[in-house]
Amino acid sequence: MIKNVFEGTVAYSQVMDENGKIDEQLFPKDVDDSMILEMYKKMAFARALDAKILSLQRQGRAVTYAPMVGQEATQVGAAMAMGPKDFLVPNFRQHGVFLAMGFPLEDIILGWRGYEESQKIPKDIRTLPIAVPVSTQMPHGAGVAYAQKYLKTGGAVLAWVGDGGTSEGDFYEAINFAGAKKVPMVTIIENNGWAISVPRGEQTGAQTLAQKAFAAGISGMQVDGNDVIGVYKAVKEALEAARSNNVPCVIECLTYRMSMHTTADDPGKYRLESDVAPWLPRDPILRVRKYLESKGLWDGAKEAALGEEQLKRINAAVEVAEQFKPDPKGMFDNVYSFMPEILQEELDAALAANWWQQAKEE
Ligand SMILES: Cc1ncc(C[n+]2csc(CCOP(=O)(O)OP(=O)(O)O)c2C)c(N)n1
Ligand SMILES: [Mg+2]
Repeated sequence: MIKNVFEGTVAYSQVMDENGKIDEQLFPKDVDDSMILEMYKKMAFARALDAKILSLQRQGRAVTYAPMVGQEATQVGAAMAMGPKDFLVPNFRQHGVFLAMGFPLEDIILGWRGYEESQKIPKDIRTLPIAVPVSTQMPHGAGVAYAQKYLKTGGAVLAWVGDGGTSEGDFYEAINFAGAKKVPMVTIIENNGWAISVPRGEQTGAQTLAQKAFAAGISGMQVDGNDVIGVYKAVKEALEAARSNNVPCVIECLTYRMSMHTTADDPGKYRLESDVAPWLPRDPILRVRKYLESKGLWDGAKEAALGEEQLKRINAAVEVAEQFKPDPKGMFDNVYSFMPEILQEELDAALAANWWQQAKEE
C-alpha cells in the first residue's frame, strides 16, 4: 500500500504589480493612500541613504558598505508591519528596516564607518545588533521568540536571513526549534538572487526557499519582494498569527540585489548586465510612484522637494557621524559579562602607558 502522507504548496502573492496596478481582492483594509505615500517616502529615503554611504566609502569616509538598492520594498514593507512589542533579528543588509523603525540615522552611518558604538541600540528600538556571520542570528531569533512566548510579552520576532543564509545549518536549526516549540517567529528570507557571487540556482536544489519551512512543520510562502504593499500584508498577517497563536512561518521575499555584494566586490566578474536587466522595470519604488502619479498624489516638483529634504537630513547626520570620537577604553566593554583577569591586565597596562590619551590626540 502506498499513500500520500504529506502535501505542501507554496503560494506566491503580489498586491501591486510593476505598473502600479492594484489587485483589489488582495488589497489590505488597513492601507490607504496616505500610508502608500509614507511607504514611498521611506523607500526613497533608504535609497538616498544607500547612494550616500556608497559615495562616502568611495571617498574613504566609510570603511565598507553593503548596498540594499532594489530591496527597499522588502525592508520597508516588513518594518511597517511590525508592532510595538515585536523584535527584529537582522543580518547585515537591513539598513532600510532600521530606518523605517526609527533607528538613529547617524548611527547607521557610524556603523559603516566601522564604529561598534553604532550598535548601542536605543531602548525604544527593538532590534538585536547586526550579525555578519551568515545565519548565526537565526538561532538567536528562535531564542528571542521563545522568550517572548515564555514571558508572555505579546510580541513576536521578525528574524531575517538572506537566500544564501538558508543553506546554513543555523537556519534549519532555528526553524526546527520554532516549529517544535511553536514560538512566535516570522522568518523573512530576503531572496536577492545572490550570495556574493553564487546565484540562487546554485545554492540549493529546492525549487523555492519557502518550502524549506515544511520540514520544520511550519508554513512557507512567497511574496513579490519588490511590492511594498504585498510584503506589508504578508508580514502583518504572519506577525498577527505569531502573536496571537504562536504560529511561526517563513516568508520568502523575491527581490534582487541590483548593486554589488559589498564595496569589496565586483559583480562585473560574475554576472552579466542581461542578468540584471529584467529587474529594472520591476523596481520597487518606480511602481509606487506610477500609482501615486496616476492618483494625482505625486509629481516632479514633489519628487524634487523630497529629494532635497532627505539629502539635507542625510548630510546633517553624516556631519554628526564624522565628528564622533570613540573612547578607546570602550573596546574592553561588553566583551564578556564580567571582566576576565587577562583583559583587566591589558586594560591596566594600557592605562599605565596612557596610550589612548595619545590615540585621542591623534
Ligand atoms: C558563516 C559565514 N560564512 C561566510 C561569510 C562570508 N559571507 C558574507 S555575506 C555572504 C553571502 C550571504 O548571502 P545571503 O545570505 O544571500 O545574503 P546577502 O548578502 O545576499 O544579503 C557570505 C558568504 C560570512 N560572513 N559568514
Ligand atoms: Mg542573497
